[in-house]
Formats: sequence, structure tokens, C-alpha cells
Amino acid sequence: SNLLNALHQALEKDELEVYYQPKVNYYTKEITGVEALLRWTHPEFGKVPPDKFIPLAEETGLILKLGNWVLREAIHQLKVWHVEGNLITMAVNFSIRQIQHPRVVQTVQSALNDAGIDPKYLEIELTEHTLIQSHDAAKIHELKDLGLTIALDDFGTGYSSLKYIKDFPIDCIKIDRSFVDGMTHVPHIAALNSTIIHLAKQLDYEVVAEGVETQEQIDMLMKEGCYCIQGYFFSRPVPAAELQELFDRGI
Ligand code: G
Ligand code: G
Ligand code: MN
Ligand code: NA
Repeated sequence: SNLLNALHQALEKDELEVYYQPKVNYYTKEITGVEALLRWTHPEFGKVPPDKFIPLAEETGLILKLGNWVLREAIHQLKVWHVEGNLITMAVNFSIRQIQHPRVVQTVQSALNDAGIDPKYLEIELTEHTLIQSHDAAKIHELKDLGLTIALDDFGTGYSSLKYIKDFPIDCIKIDRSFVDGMTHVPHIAALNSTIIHLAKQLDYEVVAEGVETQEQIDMLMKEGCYCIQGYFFSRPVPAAELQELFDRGI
């Protein structure tokens, strides 16, 4: 397709950019980390949503090249922020193709080494769907053994099977924004949300609420003991330079 041809050239043509969305600890009011999110602006098609081109990149295997570029770009930016004194974490989304690649562990290790970043500042985000396709947990354990952390992304939208929580070395659960969205007006969603938070706490996992847009949502999450907040309420995903202002000003 036209879109696929264009995507093949996007990297060379400098059309890709990594945006960053802050993750805030609302208890301490600090930005504790950011999530790297890939953006593509094509000269003709304009901004192509990731929901459109990421699946295309996954189907064709192009995600290996793009994912590696995002990883290196994000870790490089992280180094810049660390040197400036912002000791934040960097979360990067990995798709199943990347996890299944025989050299994924070396790829991540060398990206960290080249930038001189302590692995504990890197978080790999995997969806439940990715874990289901991972078959065995060995690869995820190897990655985790590098010293990085693993987040279970979009939690609640897949099978939410306790089997994955049992078998995979998870450090953090990211509550999908559909729960955050419904929590303040749909009682049974509020109950599910509360259950996810308590599950995470019982397991001693970090828990992050995604897609937070209102103070009312924050208040409810805080009451449940979920202090880590990500969403438009603080910032949309933005270019690195725009985050500097938020770092300086605080939240
Ligand atoms: O940024 P936005 O919320 O529009 O992203 C839409 C989807 O694209 C999300 O599911 C997000 O995880 C995915 N996505 C964004 N950037 C990357 C990336 O670098 N790698 C992978 N695998 N997925 C990404
Ligand atoms: O699937 P994943 O969680 O990796 O992707 C995050 C997606 O959620 C990105 O596309 C990002 O732009 C989007 N996002 C982040 N915060 C908000 C929010 O507060 N509201 C909405 N509607 N989307 C958000
Ligand atoms: Mn994510
Ligand atoms: Na998510």
C-alpha cells in the first residue's frame, strides 16, 4: 500500500519523532518518569495516528527497525535529562516481534551501555496481548535480569489472566484509560478499578493510572491509593523540548 511504502521510508526521510508523556507521583508532586510514544508526520498524509501505522509496522516486521530506533532515541534523550539533573525513568513500548527477536536482550543491553544509562531507569511496557503471544516467560525474565523493570500496559483490556501475573516478572501495572474514564460515573467500573489497584498493592507492584483527565479522577485514585498518574490532565505526549518547561515549573 501507499502508506506502507511511505512508512518504509519514514525513518530515512526524518519523518519520525519520539514524543514523551510525563508520569507524575501526585503524592510528592514530582515527575517520576516519561513514556516514549512514536509519532509520524508524512508530507502528504499529515500526522498518521500510531493506531494506524504501528499495526502495519507489526504485520510487516518493520517494527523491529522502528522499535530499535525509538529505544535508542528515548535512551539518548533520557541521558540528556539525567545529565541535567532530572533522574527520571523512561518507559518504552515493545511489541511482540521485538520480544521474539533472538537478539532482543543484547539490543537493549547495548542501547543502555552506549548511552551509559543504569538499566533501573528503563521500563519496558508490554500489553497482556504481547504476554499471551510470548508463550514462555524466559525471554522476559532475561530482559528483567538486565536490571530494568517491566510494566503490564493497558491492563484490563486483554484477558487479565492471573496466569500472566503469576508467570511473568512484572513490576508495574498500568490501568487502561477505559477504567479511569468510567470510574467516576459507573459504579461497577469504580469497583473494578479499585480491585485492580488493590491487586497491584497486594502483589507489591507499582500501579499507574493512564488517561487521567480530571481532578475528580485524581481524587478518586488517590483515595484508592493509586498515586502514579499519567494523562492529559498534566500533559499530552509532547516533544522533549516542551517537557523542559514542566520539569522547571513542576506540576
Ligand atoms: O500515542 P498514542 O496513545 O496515540 O499511541 C497509540 C498506540 O500506539 C498505543 O497503544 C501505544 O502503545 C502504541 N505506540 C506508540 N508508540 C509506540 C512504540 O514506539 N512502539 C510500540 N510498539 N507501540 C507504540
Ligand atoms: O497504549 P498505550 O498506553 O501505550 O498508549 C497510550 C496512548 O494513550 C497514547 O496514544 C496517548 O496519546 C494516549 N493518552 C495518554 N493520555 C491520555 C488521556 O489523558 N486521554 C486520552 N484520551 N488519551 C491519552
Ligand atoms: Mn504504553
Ligand atoms: Na496503555
